[in-house]
Amino acid sequence: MAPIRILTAVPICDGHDSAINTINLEFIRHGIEVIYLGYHRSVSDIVRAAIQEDVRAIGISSYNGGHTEFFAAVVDLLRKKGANDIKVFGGGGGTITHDDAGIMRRRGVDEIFFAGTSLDEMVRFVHQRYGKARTKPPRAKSFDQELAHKLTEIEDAAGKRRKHQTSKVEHRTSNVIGFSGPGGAGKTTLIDELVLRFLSRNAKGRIAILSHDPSVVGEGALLGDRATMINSQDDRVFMRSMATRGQAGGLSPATHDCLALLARSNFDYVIIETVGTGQEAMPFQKNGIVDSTVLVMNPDYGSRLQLQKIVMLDLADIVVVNKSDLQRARTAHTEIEQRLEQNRRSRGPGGRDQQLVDTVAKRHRDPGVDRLFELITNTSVAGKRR
Ligand code: B12
Ligand SMILES: Nc1nc2c(ncn2[C@@H]2O[C@H](COP(=O)(O)OP(=O)(O)OP(=O)(O)O)[C@@H](O)[C@H]2O)c(=O)[nH]1
Ligand SMILES: [Mg+2]
Repeated sequence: MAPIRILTAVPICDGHDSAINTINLEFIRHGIEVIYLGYHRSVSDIVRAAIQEDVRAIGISSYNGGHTEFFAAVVDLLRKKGANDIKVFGGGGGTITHDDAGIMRRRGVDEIFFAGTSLDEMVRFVHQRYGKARTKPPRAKSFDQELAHKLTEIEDAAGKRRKHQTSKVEHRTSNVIGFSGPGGAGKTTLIDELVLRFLSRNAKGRIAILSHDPSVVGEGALLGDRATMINSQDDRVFMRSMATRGQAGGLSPATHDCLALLARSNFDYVIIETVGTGQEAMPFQKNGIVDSTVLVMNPDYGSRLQLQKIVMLDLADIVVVNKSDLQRARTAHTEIEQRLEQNRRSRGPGGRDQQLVDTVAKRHRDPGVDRLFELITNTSVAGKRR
């Protein structure tokens, strides 16, 4: 059976994330896929994420007071959006009294856990309450909800047949851009900055993000990219987090079909982020849907010798040296530029001109990210296969 997917978050004005970090880890060790939204999150951000991720339940950890109102507001907004199949539970140590918990249950919260409850007990609750095969979800009330349900169907079906790449990519309507690169290079931070530029440049357009994180032993996964995304918490962004569910190489058995669906769903851009990859990875090769690929490098890759081994350096349309604020970035730029020059020469005249861009994704208004945005939105790069 497909793993249980839940979303966890900490409410707005609350920075107490230590409890939820412990609980997340315990959940993933017991086969649960946890999409972690981070702390200081609003009701609408939580509900939007839960609907797009099509989770079974939302687990909220609340320590700063206001829990009766906050939990109830989440339940009410889910109902308003026609998503009352998504349940709400949580805890907040001693800050939530038994009386408060009574009120919260009456307002639609499934369960509140108090100080002293063992982690085992909470894991058991999630498996028992949310682990049964899903009854048919209610009729979708919105485009995003319908899309989210379809993505779940695809993901669950891919798990059953253990085989993928079935759907044809016909009638595609979006530019698809693939982001890959080693773990922690800054892929998610960079994508979030690009989304910010897209949203301000384009008053009506929509963007989709398909983001991957690895499944761990026990087949749970911590899907944490949303926690890094700030600008992407927006109604014009549809984001879906996927676990690799046992597949090596940076993507999941369902990626191809999910991407095919997103590519024909009228988004202006579909961005796909792989798991942090190794030297041998070429995640987009067999895919056939990705229009252009961006390899995000960390300046600390080792020496020139390591550069010779990174397969994606031959394949990417754009190579980014992110974290250009770090000391080794200049050397990295020179070494990678030489490597790309070799590619150009070996391909001869008319060969592909791979671009190299230096960025500091964690800095707002970074000129390098501006340049990357221009390169990506330039139709000659992004739309070259259409
Ligand atoms: C650790 C801690 C901090 C750390 C937070 C570190 C971090 N990154 O999380 C630091 C030092 C930063 C901190 C800061 C503050 N804190 Co503080 N903090 C605590 C403390 C000591 C422990 C909370 C904790 O993580 N417990 C560990 C968890 C695992 O156990 P538990 O709480 O018993 O939870 C159980 C269940 O409820 C359940 N659970 C919890 N969440 C969830 C979620 C889900 C989905 C599920 C299923 C279950 C579940 O899991 C546990 C099972 O046994 C509590 C006091 C206390 N003893 O509760 C105060 C406490 C929460 N803090 C408090 C305060 C006031 C603050 C500050 C405002 C202090 C200040 N003046 O600066 C700041 C504000 C921080 C912010 N930005 O929001 C008050 C809150 C008062 C209130 N609302 O009633 C408390 C109660 C202390 C007190 N007695 O005054 N704090
Ligand atoms: N110094 C520096 N740090 C950065 C920069 N961009 C991102 N970071 C930090 O690098 C860390 C990893 O960033 P992410 O965006 O999560 O990296 P990622 O490549 O998506 O990571 P995975 O998805 O886990 O592979 C975070 O702490 C970021 O704040 C940058 O330009 N400079
Ligand atoms: Mg990431």
